[in-house]
Amino acid sequence: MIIFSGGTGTPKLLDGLKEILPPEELTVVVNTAEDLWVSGNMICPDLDTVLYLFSDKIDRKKWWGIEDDTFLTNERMQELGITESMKLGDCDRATHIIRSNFIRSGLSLTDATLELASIFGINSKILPMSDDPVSTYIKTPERTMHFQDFWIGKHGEPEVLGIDIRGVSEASISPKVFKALENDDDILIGPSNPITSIGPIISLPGMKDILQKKKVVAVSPIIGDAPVSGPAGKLMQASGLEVSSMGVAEYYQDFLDAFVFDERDQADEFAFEKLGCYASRADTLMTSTEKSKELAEIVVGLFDIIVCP
Ligand code: GDP
Ligand code: FO1
Repeated sequence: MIIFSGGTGTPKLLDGLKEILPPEELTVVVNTAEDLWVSGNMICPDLDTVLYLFSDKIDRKKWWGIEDDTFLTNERMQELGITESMKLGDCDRATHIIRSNFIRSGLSLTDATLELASIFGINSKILPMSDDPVSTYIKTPERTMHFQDFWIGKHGEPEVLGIDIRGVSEASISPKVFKALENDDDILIGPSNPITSIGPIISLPGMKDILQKKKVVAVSPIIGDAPVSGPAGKLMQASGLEVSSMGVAEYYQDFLDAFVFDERDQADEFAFEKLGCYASRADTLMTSTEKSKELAEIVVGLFDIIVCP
């Protein structure tokens, strides 16, 4: 199975999937459009969360960074008058240094990530969506800013006038992602932000054509009229989508074969099936590994019900 992932909702589902499927059967294609360089090192928040999830290091309270990390370097820099745009933990920073050294020595982001996964003892395949630079910018009344400036620097507060995924139309699906897609028909779009996490992956040239020939199951990141966490609501609204599971399903409808929406939603299965996909109601709120596992079992079962187009 190939899973398209951002850095919070889908990793929670991966937490369950890795309990029920052998690690070598999981290939995770990860968003890189929130990546940026901080203090000389390349930070890949979504890749890191997936790496930390599989190596059992993730801070499960925040769903980013390493559990029980310290922030001595970041604090010392602050004392010296340097405020980093992201608060980097000391152990987390080691990951960024290792990755950046690989990249400085000429490795692609894909190969640097595979090296890191090997160092962490991970047997699932974790692949950046592309080796080309793609960066999400948010247009606000004050100025257009990098996604991380909007989310961390401005606490996601400014009005959003538009979203620009810079570089995506010139970027290529990485060769290893392309090969994985040739060899596997089961694609899971996890409950990640449709605009800033899944949006960049499905906007890579050629990706939607590939998805139309695959079994695609998606899980909604929206419960009722709001995301479980993060800025998805604001960004969906700014993209002209209804902030609901229906808005998510409509966004994916060109290639969607099955959709999992939350049992708390008002809409019923028939409303989603009008879009031409199979729909399944479930408890999608993942507050523990056990709950993630229950949802993962439902998702895996759907691949047996739907047929490859
Ligand atoms: P990001 O890279 O940190 O933005 O992470 P993602 O895009 O992977 O995840 C953010 C999305 O995950 C948000 O839209 C949330 O609504 C969704 N999310 C987080 N936790 C859960 C959960 O337990 N259940 C569901 N259904 N969605 C979740
Ligand atoms: N999120 C924050 O809200 N504040 C931070 O200082 C912060 C630092 C950080 C460092 C490394 C990393 O991998 C992630 C980090 N995040 C931080 C999370 C990150 O901004 C995001 O939640 C995602 O990029 C949104 O998808």
